[in-house]
Amino acid sequence: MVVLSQPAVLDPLSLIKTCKPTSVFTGIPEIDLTDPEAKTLLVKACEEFGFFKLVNHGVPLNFMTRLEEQALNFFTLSQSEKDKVGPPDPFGYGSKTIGPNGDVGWIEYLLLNTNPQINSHKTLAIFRANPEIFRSAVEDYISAMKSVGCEVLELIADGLGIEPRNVLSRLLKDEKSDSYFRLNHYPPCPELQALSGRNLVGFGEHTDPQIISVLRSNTTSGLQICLKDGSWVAVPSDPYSLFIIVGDSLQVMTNGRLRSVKHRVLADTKRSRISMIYFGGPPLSEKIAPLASLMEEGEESLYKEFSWSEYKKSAYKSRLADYRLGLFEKP
Ligand code: GA4
Repeated sequence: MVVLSQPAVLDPLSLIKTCKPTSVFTGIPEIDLTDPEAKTLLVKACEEFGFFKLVNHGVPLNFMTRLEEQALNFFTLSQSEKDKVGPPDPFGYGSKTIGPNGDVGWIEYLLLNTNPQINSHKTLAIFRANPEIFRSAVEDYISAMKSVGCEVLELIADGLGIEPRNVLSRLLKDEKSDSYFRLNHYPPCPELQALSGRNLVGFGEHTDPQIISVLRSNTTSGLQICLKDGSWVAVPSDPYSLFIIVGDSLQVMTNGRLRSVKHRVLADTKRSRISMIYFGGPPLSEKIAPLASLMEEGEESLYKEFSWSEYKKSAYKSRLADYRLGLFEKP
């Protein structure tokens, strides 16, 4: 008989990647939603970074902290309570695993579809086990983020000089819009000797497949974005502001003019990070293609034709860090 000297159990810590924290970047574009120049500045930021910080967005701090408190209450429940609403399929509670293809991170999360009918079973279970105030905080928050997302998309249409100004926002407003919402908790990561000056990766590098994402975090930093030159920079946290992330679909709809930004999150060694993200997506049947009103004469699409449902199917077959748009680019 063969006797194994080591139990055949993989330590999850050994699978999670580590990363050296990078210097804080002071060059993140900051856009005031009430600035008359916002439409121009916003397009410029999306072309250059695919990312910006939105201030004066009109969502009061206590509205955001109300959900943050509820999220913390949920993440403080016992592991067995939380596991009752997992594993994510893709909706529900997940811990350390991200997506169905072996990605892992120092994170636990709740992932929901914003259309309650789609994930009603899991969602109901999540909220049944928690006070009613959690459900209403999530619903109110999603609806506020959807409004902000739509306002930003309308300004983007204005800034690009395309009409009607709801060409993009109508996709999020559609009752069949396939939008997601995610509450992430990155617990403090252990200071393992072997990590010497490195942090555990909470959420590995990726781009968001949707049109636009609206992110808010507590005061713990950790988010990093990849600049055009390939360097990674740390985004200083700001719990009062919202951060806007251009997704793959918006890159395609603008024929590459706006870029979907690669980003990742490092866990902090001392403090918990809580982030909440609304991912604005189109209806499943929507064709994702460059907007006709944006194309110059003779300009050709850089991408093959595909629907959001096809793109999502392909995304869920990929690993987090894969370049998902590659499969849809014209040769
Ligand atoms: C990245 C953006 C969103 O968080 C998300 C993620 C999704 C998941 O966690 O279920 C994915 C990831 C995200 C892209 C590739 C696939 C799908 C995990 C994964 C490996 C909810 C989304 O829409 O795409």
